[in-house]
Amino acid sequence: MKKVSILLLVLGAVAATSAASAFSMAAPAASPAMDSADSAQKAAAAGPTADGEIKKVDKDAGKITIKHGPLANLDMPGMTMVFRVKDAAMLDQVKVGDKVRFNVEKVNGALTVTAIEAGK
Ligand SMILES: [Cu+2]
Repeated sequence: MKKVSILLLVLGAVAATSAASAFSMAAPAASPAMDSADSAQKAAAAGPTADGEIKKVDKDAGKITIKHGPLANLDMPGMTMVFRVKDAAMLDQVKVGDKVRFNVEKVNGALTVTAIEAGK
């Protein structure tokens, strides 16, 4: 007889606990929805991340040819290619043969160097 009443007590406690957690589940959780745009901004602020070597500087066209390493943000392997530059003054900061670190982003559909600095 005693065993049965203990079992009922335990079952009753489990049922009460389940009911309590069902209520707390209904409380709205904080939304992480705004996180992804924010972290993209932080990555851009960390400085140029891609390695490259200047192959050609075309000031008339506002373009630069860079032999670059993998560009993770564009899912692009290393290659030599032409980029636009965000600011024409960037073309005065580098010359053919320079090793650089730079960032590329798609601006209005065109791959554009948005930051560049001398590498080591
Ligand atoms: Cu490329």
